[in-house]
Amino acid sequence: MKSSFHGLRTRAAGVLAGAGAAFFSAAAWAEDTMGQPTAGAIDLQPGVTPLREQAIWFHNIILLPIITIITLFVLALLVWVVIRYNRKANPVPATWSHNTTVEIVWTILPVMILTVISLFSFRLLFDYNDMPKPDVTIKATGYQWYWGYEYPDQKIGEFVSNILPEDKALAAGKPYKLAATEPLVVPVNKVVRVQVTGADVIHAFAVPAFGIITDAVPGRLNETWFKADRTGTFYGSCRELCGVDHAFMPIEVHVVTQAQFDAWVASKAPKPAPPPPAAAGAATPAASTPAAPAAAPAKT
Ligand SMILES: [Cu+2]
Repeated sequence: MKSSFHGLRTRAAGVLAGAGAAFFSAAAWAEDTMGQPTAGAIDLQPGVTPLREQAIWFHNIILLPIITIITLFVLALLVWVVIRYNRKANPVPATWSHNTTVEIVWTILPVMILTVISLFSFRLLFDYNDMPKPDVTIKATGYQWYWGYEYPDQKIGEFVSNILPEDKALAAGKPYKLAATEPLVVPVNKVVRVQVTGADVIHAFAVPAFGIITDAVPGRLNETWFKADRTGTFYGSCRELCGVDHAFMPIEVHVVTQAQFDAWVASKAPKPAPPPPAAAGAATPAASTPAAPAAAPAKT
């Protein structure tokens, strides 16, 4: 008996150690593939913005313990009632139907629980709402079924971002259905305002690592913001059922240094217009410079 118990204990310890190792290796793996979902992982996708970290804290430290305690408490009550007050154990039921003390407790207690939740919840909502002065503004438009991005302050007109085909995604070592043909590029540690709208039906712009999800509604301009605190590639997707290709309109965001962002803006900015044809044959030969390659962002 003793030895079998010992064996059981050893096995249990082995299982626990294995589970622990699996958990930590999963955590390490999650760290490696920041910004995208990971196979076999539990918990929320790690965040790279202060608000996302705050939201994860709110979920893991406030909501999860409360819901766990309530669930266990209700389960214990159910078990107690089933065992103690079944027909055999309690053949003659009591006839009273009110208990003032119990009724006051089950009214006051939920109010207190909801008040505690609301304190943290409202703080988070206000923080999401109070956008600091934005450094970069992006306009994201949802189409059936791709995204259009525009950088009004950088004079970058709308360009199209489609899903990256499976063979190209595999070749590039990127996750298929999350990788896009044209990523959004934003500078690290800068406040990025995202204005979101829809061109045809309702879509939603969501990037889990930034903790943002905003509806893209035709005729409305919604707004959200994020401030990524590290460089890297982060993925999101449309989060509003918008038609047959809803699952095929991913969002890929590259968070880069300010210098890399400036270089990207320079590469995207419209080239200076070639001189008008009439000037080409004019007296000044300098005017007949070769035409700059036409900026053709139209990719579908
Ligand atoms: Cu959509």
